[in-house]
Amino acid sequence: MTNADGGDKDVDNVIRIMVSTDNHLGYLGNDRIRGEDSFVAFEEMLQLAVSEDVDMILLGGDLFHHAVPGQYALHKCLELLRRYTFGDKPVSLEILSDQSRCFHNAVNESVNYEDPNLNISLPVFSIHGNHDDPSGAGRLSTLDLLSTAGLVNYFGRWTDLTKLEISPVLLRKGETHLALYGLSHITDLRLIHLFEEFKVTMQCHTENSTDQSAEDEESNWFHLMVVHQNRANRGHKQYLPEELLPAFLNLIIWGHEHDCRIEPELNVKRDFYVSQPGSSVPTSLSEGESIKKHVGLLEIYKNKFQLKPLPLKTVRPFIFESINLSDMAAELGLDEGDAKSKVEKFARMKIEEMIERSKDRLTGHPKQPEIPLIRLRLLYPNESYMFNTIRFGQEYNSRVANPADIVHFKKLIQKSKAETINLDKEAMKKALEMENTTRVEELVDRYFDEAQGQKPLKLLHSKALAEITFRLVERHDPNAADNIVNFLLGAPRW
Ligand SMILES: [Mn+2]
Repeated sequence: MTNADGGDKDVDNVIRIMVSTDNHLGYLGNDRIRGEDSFVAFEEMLQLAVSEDVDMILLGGDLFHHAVPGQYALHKCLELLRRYTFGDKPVSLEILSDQSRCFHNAVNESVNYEDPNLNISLPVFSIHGNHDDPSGAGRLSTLDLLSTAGLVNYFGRWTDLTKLEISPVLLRKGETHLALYGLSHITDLRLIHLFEEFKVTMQCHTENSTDQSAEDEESNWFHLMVVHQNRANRGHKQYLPEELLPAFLNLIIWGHEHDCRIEPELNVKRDFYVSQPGSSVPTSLSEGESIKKHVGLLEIYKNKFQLKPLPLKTVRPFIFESINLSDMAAELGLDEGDAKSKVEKFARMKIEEMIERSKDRLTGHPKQPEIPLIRLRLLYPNESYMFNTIRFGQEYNSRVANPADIVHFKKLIQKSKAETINLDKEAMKKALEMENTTRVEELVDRYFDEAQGQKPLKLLHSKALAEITFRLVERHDPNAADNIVNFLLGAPRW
């Protein structure tokens, strides 16, 4: 187990969760080739959950691609959930909290497996994402329909946009206590403002038996959160910085980002882990979406966890490659004659090679579609290199799943060549020779004193760099760079 020795865990005490996100059911539902892809991958996840005999499934939002899904997508989802999550097997998760506020549009105001009129063997818990967020009359998400039907435990739904009070779903299995926090998608800008105004409160649940010490109590609860926000920095206030989330959390399952980064990553500032499972179906032909798709088997024992990535074997092979045609100009002779035809010929050769490579992604699973997704991105410096990509794609109608957009031309933005600055060995030697240079920040400072004039720094003054070095090395301050840069920019610190 991560940060654990494994210990004496046993089946009755370990909470096992199948983790998946961004299933985008109904994505390209009308596409003759790709129409079934989202359902096939979702069904594989459900089958894995059953075969791994997990206690619950946790979804990170965007179960549906459209806020109002078509009949087919909705029917397919209902059918799959009925088939895999109903049954006689008892659910071993005991619910400890008063759930009347936690579950949205649940007829019995609690988890579906406590509803005496339903026979649930595998509970599904889900927040909503930005694709299946509430809309229309009554502000309903499709998850509300699933919740009312008793198929999904829809939680983490905010109802008041002026403040967020996130209280956990409390679950227990033997010795393991799980506090499950959900935050359904909310625009990043609004969320950041709520954080800045201290209007986000997350109840840290440590309550246990009163005769234990505070330390024991804390270690008895595992704090798991699921969010659906931008994680990558997409501009100021256009993403949720991980460190805005409270340090008492142990693990965050991050939805919304489609690239698979499922291996838990430690956030050193907060001392929690973040796992980003990624989507189960690619919805854009980007490089990140070509990373192999996974779901996760999360096991929690007391305050320890381990997360085992399980590769999805039914996902359509997808090969992405990006080529800068400027780099190929000499080799392909693009500066003379018919550049367009030469580029087209090169692209044809490349596509063949990529189709060949896609075969490495075949898993042998009977439901995996074999016709691959292929995306060749060509960066071009001028229009004379471009050919008609629609006509080009028609040649691959039966061999590639996305014939209309195999080749994507992208204009190369000419940047002034970055100057390569090498270490000034002479200046470094002089700096090292100086007496009393015992501190690393002095070394930085003196090096730039010696080298100044020839190679001044362009982004930061050398004094600032020296200060950052000092704080990092001497003070072990992991925020040093952020703080100094923010100070220099005059930006608010939040
Ligand atoms: Mn999504």
